[in-house]
Amino acid sequence: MTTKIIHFQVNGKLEKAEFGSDCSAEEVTDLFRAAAEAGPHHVLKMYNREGTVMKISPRLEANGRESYYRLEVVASDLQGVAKASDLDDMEHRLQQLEIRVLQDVGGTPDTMSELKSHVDSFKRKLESVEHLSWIGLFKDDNGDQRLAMSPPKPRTPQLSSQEERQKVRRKFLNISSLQVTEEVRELLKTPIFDNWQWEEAEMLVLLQQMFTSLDFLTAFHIELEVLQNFLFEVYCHYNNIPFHNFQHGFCVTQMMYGLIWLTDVRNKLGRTDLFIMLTSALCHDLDHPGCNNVYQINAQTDLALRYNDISPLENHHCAVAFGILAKPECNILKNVSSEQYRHIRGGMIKCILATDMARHNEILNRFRSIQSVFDFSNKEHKEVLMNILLKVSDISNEARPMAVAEQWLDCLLQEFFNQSDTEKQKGLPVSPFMDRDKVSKPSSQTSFIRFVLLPLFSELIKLFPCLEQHILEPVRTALEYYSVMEEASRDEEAPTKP
Ligand code: BYE
Ligand code: ZN
Repeated sequence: MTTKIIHFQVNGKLEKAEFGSDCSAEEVTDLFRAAAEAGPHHVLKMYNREGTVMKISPRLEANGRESYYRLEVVASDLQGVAKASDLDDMEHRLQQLEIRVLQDVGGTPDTMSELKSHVDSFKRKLESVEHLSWIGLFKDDNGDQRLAMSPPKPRTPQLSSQEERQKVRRKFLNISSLQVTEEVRELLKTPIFDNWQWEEAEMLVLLQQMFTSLDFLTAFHIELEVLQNFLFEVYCHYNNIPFHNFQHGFCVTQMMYGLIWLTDVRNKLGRTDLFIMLTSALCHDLDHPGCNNVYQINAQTDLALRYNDISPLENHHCAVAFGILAKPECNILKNVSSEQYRHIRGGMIKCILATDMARHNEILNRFRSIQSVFDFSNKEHKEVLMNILLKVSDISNEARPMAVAEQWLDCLLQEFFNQSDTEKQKGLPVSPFMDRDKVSKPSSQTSFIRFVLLPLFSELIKLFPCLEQHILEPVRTALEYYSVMEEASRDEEAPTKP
C-alpha cells in the first residue's frame, strides 16, 4: 500500500492530507469535507494551480508543498433545506395548533403570533426565490451536483449552433421579401413594440425594414444582399447569454429607431449621423461574454489585457463590428467614399465607447452643459447628443410596457447572478448589486430609475419635450410599481406588532 500526500489551501490555511491508495472515494471526500469544515450538503471543489477543477478521489494526483491545490466550499446543494411546499405543511399545522390554543386559552398568545409571522415571512422569502428557479438555485433532479456546479464557461460564442444559425439564415432570406405590415411598421417606431413576440429570423427582417425605411440603402448604395449578410453576421456574433444577446442588440436598435421617428432628429441630423446611430445601436454589445468590465479587469481576462483595462468590453464590441465590416460580402460601407467611411467609423467608435456605464456621469454632464444652448449645427453638440441617444436606448427597458420590461429585468439579474457566482468561485470581489443574496428586483429598480433613468431621460426631454409621454411617463409608472413592491417587502421584514 502506498500513501499519498496532498497539499492544499482551505479557508486561507495551508493543510496537508495523507491517505492510502486503498482508501475509498467516500473516505477521501470525507477527509476533505472535514478539512473544509463543510457539512454533508456542501459541495466541495478542488482547483489546481491553473484553476482547473480536480476530481476529489483516491486517484487525485499527489503534489508538492509549492504546488498546493485550493479547496473551496462552493455551495450547499439545498438538500434537506425546507422548500415553500414544506412550509405550507408547517403553516397548516401551526393553524391547527392555533385553533386549539384559541379554544383553550381564548386568544392567541404573543409567542404564537410571533412564530406565525416568522413562518409567514420565511415563506414569502422562500417563494420569492423559488419562482426564480431559472437562476439555478433549485435542483430539479438528483443529478451530479458537482457537474451541475462546474464553473460556467467564460464564453459560449458557439452556443447557438451552426445548424441553428443556418436555419435562421434560411428563414430570414425566405421571408425577407415579404412586406412587413403597416401595423408592425408603425409599432416599430415606438417603445411599446414587444420584442418577445418575434423570433430571430423575423427580427432580422425587421432590422432590414429599419435600414430600408431610413433610406440607408439608397443613401449609401448598399445592395440588399450585402445588408442581409451584414445583419446575419451581427446575429451570429451575439452570444447565447441571458441578457447581452441578439435580442438586446435588436431592442436597443429598435428603441433608437423609435427615438429617430418620435423626435425631429430625422430632419436635424444628417443621414450619415442617423446611420451611425442605428448601426452603433445594433453593434454596441457584439460578442458580449456575459461578465462586465469590473470582472474583466479583476480576473485579468484576455480582453482586459488587450485593452489595458480601458473599457475592455466596449472596445471589443466595436472591434468585432469592424471585423464584420471588413468582410467584403458584409461590408455595407463598401460603396461610400473613404472620407465618409472615416467619419462613420469615428462616429461609431465614439458612440459605442460611450455606452460604458462607468462614463455615465461624464457623458450626462457633458450633455447638461450644452443642453440649454444646444446647436444642431455644432459638430461637438451633435456628437454628445448621439452618445446620449444610444445610452438612452441601451438602458431603456423600463420605458417599455411592464410585461416586456420585467422579462428583461429577469434576464439581466440572471446574467448578474451568473457573474457573481463565478466571482465567488474564483475568490474575486463581488459587486453587491449582482449578489443574489443582496438584491431584489424592486429595490434595484427603484434606485436605478431614481438615480440613473429619470435624470438621464429628463435631460433629453428638455431638448425633445415630445418624448415625455413615450419614455418618461412609462418610467415614472414603473417607479411607482416597484416602489409599492419595495414597500410591501419592507413591511414583511419588519412586521408591525399589534
Ligand atoms: C446597466 C449596466 C449594465 C448592463 F442591479 C445593464 F440594480 C444595465 F443594478 N441595465 N440596463 C437596463 C440596467 C437596466 N440596470 C438596472 N436596471 C435596468 O433596468 C439595474 C440593475 C438591475 C441593478 Cl445600467
Ligand atoms: Zn447594451
